[in-house]
Amino acid sequence: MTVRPVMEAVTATASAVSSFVPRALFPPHRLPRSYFLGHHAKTIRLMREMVDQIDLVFEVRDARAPFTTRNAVFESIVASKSRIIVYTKADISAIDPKIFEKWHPDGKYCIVDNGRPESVRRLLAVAKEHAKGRESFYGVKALIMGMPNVGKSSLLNTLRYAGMHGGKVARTGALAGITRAIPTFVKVLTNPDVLVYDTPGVSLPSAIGANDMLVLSALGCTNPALVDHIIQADFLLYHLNKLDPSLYAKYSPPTNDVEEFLAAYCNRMGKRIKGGYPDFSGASAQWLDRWRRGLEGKIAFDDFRNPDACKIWEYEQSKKMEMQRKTMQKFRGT
Ligand SMILES: Nc1nc2c(ncn2[C@@H]2O[C@H](COP(=O)(O)OP(=O)(O)OP(=O)(O)O)[C@@H](O)[C@H]2O)c(=O)[nH]1
Ligand SMILES: [Mg+2]
Repeated sequence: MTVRPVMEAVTATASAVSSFVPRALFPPHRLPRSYFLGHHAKTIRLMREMVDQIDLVFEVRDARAPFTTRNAVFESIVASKSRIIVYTKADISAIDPKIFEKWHPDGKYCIVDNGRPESVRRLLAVAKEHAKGRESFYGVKALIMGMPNVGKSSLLNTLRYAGMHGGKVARTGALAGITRAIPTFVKVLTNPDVLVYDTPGVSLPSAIGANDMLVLSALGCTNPALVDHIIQADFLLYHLNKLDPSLYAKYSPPTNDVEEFLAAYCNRMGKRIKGGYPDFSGASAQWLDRWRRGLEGKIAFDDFRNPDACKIWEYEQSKKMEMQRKTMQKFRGT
């Protein structure tokens, strides 16, 4: 007796998914264009000062948005240094690991899940390799750099655990801006000694495009209060609809209407305010937080299926830099 209605519901949901047409564009909103704070500028200054003492750089990016969490400002600071790109949060990224290989034919990258110490062993092996033939009293010095909240301090803790079963030394947290000061270096391996500096996250000093700002907010790489929660939830809904609307099927059938989705979410999660009305603000904050922490599944932003995406990013970036240079020249009248 109960089988038929269930079957009918399943068929109805399947046909709703197959006939659903996601929005082609995300509506424009007035968004902040910058998240460049005082301690970001100070960190850049300190990095420039200390870069001569550094042997190796671990540049951290979030594996869920490998291009949006790439900061062009680092390119100029550490251009002459040996650098490994570390993609953290691989456990909650929807990107096929093989695609990273295509983006980095030189092999200078590492995909990391900070919950699995074995995933950072290659980084320790690279550091050991650097120690060979060197007679430095201090051992190899490595610098961790990256955008806010991409998992830099977690990486330091994981390296220390993997290298010498050491306990946590760096404070980590789900909000951007947990690390504010460059502490002294931390030993993560002995004989050869490998010393690692963790650094505060640094955002883009230049204006951030609207799409990038929304991606960074969705991942928690900016202050979560910078962009209205409902706009962030709407952007997440828009993005999930492009990927696969069944990713939120446990809350709602496919929809392009964020209020419709949030009403369904409130019903399912029992989120109400006084008078029994749905708590849209609380629901959007909770739903976003669940995605950020990987509790709703794996996700990815950016042009992640494109093997040429890395080259495209670099080309666009060099064009942007050239434009900025020309503008500065005009401004100075040279
Ligand atoms: N699932 C998952 N979560 C991670 C991983 N690495 C870090 N996190 C989580 O991401 C959040 C940010 O980590 P942190 O290590 O504090 O990031 P950070 O880059 O040092 O952040 P700031 O110091 O604020 O710039 C924390 O909640 C971590 O638990 C990972 O590999 N997988
Ligand atoms: Mg940190």
